[in-house]
Amino acid sequence: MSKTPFIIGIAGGTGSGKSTFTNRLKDIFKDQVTVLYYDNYYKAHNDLPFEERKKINYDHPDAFETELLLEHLKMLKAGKSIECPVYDYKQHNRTDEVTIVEPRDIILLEGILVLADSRLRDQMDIKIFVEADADERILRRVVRDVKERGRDIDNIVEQYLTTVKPMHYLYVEPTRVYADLVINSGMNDMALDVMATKINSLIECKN
Ligand code: UZR
Ligand code: MG
Repeated sequence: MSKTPFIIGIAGGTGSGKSTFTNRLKDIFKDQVTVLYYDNYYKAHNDLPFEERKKINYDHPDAFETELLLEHLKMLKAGKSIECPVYDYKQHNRTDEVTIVEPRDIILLEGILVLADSRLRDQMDIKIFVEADADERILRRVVRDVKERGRDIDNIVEQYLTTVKPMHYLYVEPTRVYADLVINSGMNDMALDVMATKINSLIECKN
């Protein structure tokens, strides 16, 4: 790695396609980029039983251990690798595992609330907000949460109405104003091409 890494924040509502967009960039640049998912920095709740962990408001900025992420960004910027926590949505808890994340020229930082904390925004060189209509987002969320996160329909509806939706309008949506680029869905090939071109030129400048 040469010089300080360039940090790209990728925010957006649940089911907007921000992970899709992030993963498509990762597929293009492979080991030239490091991806950090803010979700891995959800606070650990080892003291609470599953039924209590289920009720936590995971769409509020306080649900994240932002200090640890800031510390890790600082380390990556200093060229050090980090031990990134691994989150388990099925258990609603952080696991005991960690993944070693190496410093790279480009860091993609993805998550619903990555633009909500000014300390994180201050670290970013480019801020992106992935946009999608609420009906499309909830449809994607239902499919994903049933297939990948061990949920049933009743649980998804309850969670969506009590926390996900109100917190989206209170905390996620207002961060769009901080974005340099608002992207219309994660499957936007033109937006991917624009970002890939930008990242390519940044990598070339660094080498
Ligand atoms: P994305 N989430 C859970 O459902 N359980 C957890 O233990 C941790 C997070 C959900 C969270 C948020 N909210 O809407 C979503 N709830 O994961 C963020 N309720 O992930 O951006 O991939 O949808
Ligand atoms: Mg996601």
